[in-house]
Amino acid sequence: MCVSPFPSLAVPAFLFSMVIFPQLALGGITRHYHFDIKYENVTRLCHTKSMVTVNGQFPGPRIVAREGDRLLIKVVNHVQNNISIHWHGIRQLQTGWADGPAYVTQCPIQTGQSFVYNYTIVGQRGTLFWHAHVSWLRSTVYGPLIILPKHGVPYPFTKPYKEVPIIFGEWWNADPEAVISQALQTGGGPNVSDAYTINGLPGPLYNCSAKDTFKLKVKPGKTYLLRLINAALNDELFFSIANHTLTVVEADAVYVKPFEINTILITPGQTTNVLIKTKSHYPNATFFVTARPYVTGLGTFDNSTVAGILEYEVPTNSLHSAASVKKLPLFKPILPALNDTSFATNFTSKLRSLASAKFPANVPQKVDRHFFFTVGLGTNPCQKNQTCQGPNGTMFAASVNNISFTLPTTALLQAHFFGQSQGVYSPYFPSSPFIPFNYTGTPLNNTMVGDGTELVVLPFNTSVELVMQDTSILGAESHPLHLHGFNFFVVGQGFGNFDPNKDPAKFNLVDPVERNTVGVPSGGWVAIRFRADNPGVWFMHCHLEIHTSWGLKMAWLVLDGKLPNQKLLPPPKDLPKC
Ligand SMILES: *[C@@H]1O[C@H](CO)[C@@H](O)[C@H](O)[C@H]1NC(C)=O
Ligand SMILES: *[C@@H]1O[C@H](CO)[C@@H](O)[C@H](O)[C@H]1NC(C)=O
Ligand SMILES: *[C@@H]1O[C@H](CO)[C@@H](O)[C@H](O)[C@H]1NC(C)=O
Ligand SMILES: *[C@@H]1O[C@H](CO)[C@@H](O)[C@H](O)[C@H]1NC(C)=O
Ligand SMILES: *[C@@H]1O[C@H](CO)[C@@H](O)[C@H](O)[C@H]1NC(C)=O
Ligand SMILES: *[C@@H]1O[C@H](CO)[C@@H](O)[C@H](O)[C@H]1NC(C)=O
Ligand SMILES: *[C@@H]1O[C@H](CO)[C@@H](O)[C@H](O)[C@H]1NC(C)=O
Ligand SMILES: *[C@@H]1O[C@H](CO)[C@@H](O)[C@H](O)[C@H]1NC(C)=O
Ligand SMILES: *[C@@H]1O[C@H](CO)[C@@H](O)[C@H](O)[C@H]1NC(C)=O
Ligand SMILES: *[C@@H]1O[C@H](CO)[C@@H](O)[C@H](O)[C@H]1NC(C)=O
Ligand SMILES: *[C@@H]1O[C@H](CO)[C@@H](O)[C@H](O)[C@H]1NC(C)=O
Ligand SMILES: *[C@@H]1O[C@H](CO)[C@@H](O)[C@H](O)[C@H]1NC(C)=O
Ligand SMILES: [Cu+2]
Repeated sequence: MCVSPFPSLAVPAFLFSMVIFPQLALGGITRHYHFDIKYENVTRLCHTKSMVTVNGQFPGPRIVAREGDRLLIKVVNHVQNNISIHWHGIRQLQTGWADGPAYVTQCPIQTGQSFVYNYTIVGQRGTLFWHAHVSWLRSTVYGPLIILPKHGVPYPFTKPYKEVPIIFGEWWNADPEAVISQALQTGGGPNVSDAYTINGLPGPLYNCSAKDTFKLKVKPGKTYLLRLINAALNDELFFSIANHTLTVVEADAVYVKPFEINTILITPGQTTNVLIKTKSHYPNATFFVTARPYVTGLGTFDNSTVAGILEYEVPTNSLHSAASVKKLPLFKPILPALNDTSFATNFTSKLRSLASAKFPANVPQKVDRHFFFTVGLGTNPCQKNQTCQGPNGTMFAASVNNISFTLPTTALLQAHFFGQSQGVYSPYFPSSPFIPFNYTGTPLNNTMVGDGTELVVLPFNTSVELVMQDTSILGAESHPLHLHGFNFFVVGQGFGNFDPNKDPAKFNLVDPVERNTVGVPSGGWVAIRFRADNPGVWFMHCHLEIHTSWGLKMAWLVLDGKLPNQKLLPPPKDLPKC
């Protein structure tokens, strides 16, 4: 029997033309990919720049696999920058060496070196992505990572006619490495991006960009699965399609109870699958597919809009010609205001786990360890005998429990595994702030952060509850926190200060959404639970890259369990050295 390998992914052929699809009929096989990290000249908005890419492609190649497969991805570095690749949302059970964040689970792959990422996809299926995890290289080094269900296992929703990955990015005319390097030197905010992109294309609302427009070509009366990925560096995005309702079916590669909505919110680091049902008849119209930011902070930001076009294929033997498509009326969606926090709250409250027999929500009901972390911005003193460009002449910083995390010069996981943690990290990351204050009240006078490399150490299988509290120091702001190595359940959220006496009573321990990246609400808190059943060192950080650069990051060290399958495997032989 000839099994249709994969509902074809309707992406413009030129975008991913280098990808050779492996056999997708089976699950539990080994799939090989080769990533050459190399320069490529890319032109957008009439600016040509030489940028770091995978295989010369922008966005990078799509990885498509099935649940149960092993992936072997050989990454060869041909550029001057150090590189490492993170497989965002992959649990990496026992294979923490393949997780990718530089100086956390591995030393970077240096110029001329290579490393084979080797891991199995266990118990996961859905849309994820991969991206560089060193400095700001992920601005150009990213691509979809699509995990199909095991062969013969259907989706728990209408089988789509086609599947389309839609990956959002951010484009700078300048070199993003120069942008972050300048910001860290001056202490000020970074220059904002010049455009947002859909599958690498800014679209017609920017100067000199109409030819670089993403087109979603559809047939009437069909269901399409859009695999949305936010790979932008610093901006949460609202996304909508004119005159087409979105049915949300999955978040961060976990199925959710389906619900209909016109606009979704997607933070950097999040993925969302939505179904659209096309109109039953050729509509004689085209429709904008747009995204623009949701912003809560005080700083400047890129407030522009990326647009693609949803086009109905001209029916054959009709009066319409391809030329007349251009003259059709174009409908535009209305996106929420840039600061519409009530929309954001309303949207996130709709996300619920399926919590079915096939897809249960295994929410930890009993908690072994409680943690309370503040997240937010702060300052460091100006290093030079000068005025810096951060608040009041200081340098911008960011912290968790007032500790601005400093990356070591070797990898944390290696230091742990070989018992060489001394001088590399401290195991005493505080479980709550040293000095409690009114986190969302009048901002503190003292905005200075402390610096350090501190980890939380957890015995294997610890059940963890973590409340993350935004602070109003330098302005309340939504922070999308991403945890490596785990999915967590979002059991509660609210505004103001978390109340440990009253708020837990309202937690949803039945069908909370399960994901790997969650927005800590601006001026509020979010509570998550997870089971520390994955040995290794797991990074947790804001997925707004500038906040990570400023120190809004920390790491969890999960110790080995007693059984053989509860232990971190030894490092691969080709693991890069510092
Ligand atoms: C990019 O363009 C420059 C200037 O035209 C050229 O020297 C260089 O070889 C190009 N690089 C690549 C990878 O094509
Ligand atoms: C990948 O990892 C598995 C399990 O540790 C190992 O058996 C296999 O040899 C590795 N493959 C390569 C190419 O390193
Ligand atoms: C699209 O939506 C607008 C606003 O609701 C409506 O006026 C218009 O008729 C719709 N067009 C089509 C083709 O559905
Ligand atoms: C589209 O245009 C064709 C021919 O102009 C017409 O027959 C058809 O009814 C129109 N369809 C709609 C939905 O307006
Ligand atoms: C975006 O920001 C620019 C510069 O601050 C401003 O002039 C413009 O009105 C803003 N546009 C929108 C849509 O808010
Ligand atoms: C959102 O922005 C609008 C216009 O810039 C402003 O009037 C409004 O007060 C802002 N709302 C919030 C909640 O900050
Ligand atoms: C929440 O969203 C629903 C539709 O998705 C809408 O009907 C309702 O008015 C919204 N509520 C608020 C408070 O915005
Ligand atoms: C820099 O330091 C020198 C010597 O310590 C001092 O004389 C000078 O005034 C300082 N400059 C500024 C701008 O503070
Ligand atoms: C600005 O910084 C100076 C020197 O660090 C400090 O004395 C002053 O209180 C600060 N002012 C504000 C408004 O933070
Ligand atoms: C915190 O500050 C806010 C705003 O000033 C105030 O409304 C609230 O009562 C304060 N909370 C506590 C616990 O002091
Ligand atoms: C903030 O600083 C000012 C001046 O240094 C001082 O008068 C005030 O008491 C301080 N406020 C707090 C909350 O510490
Ligand atoms: C690359 O990484 C090595 C090892 O950590 C480091 O010594 C070197 O300075 C880095 N090079 C660059 C260009 O960042
Ligand atoms: Cu942040």
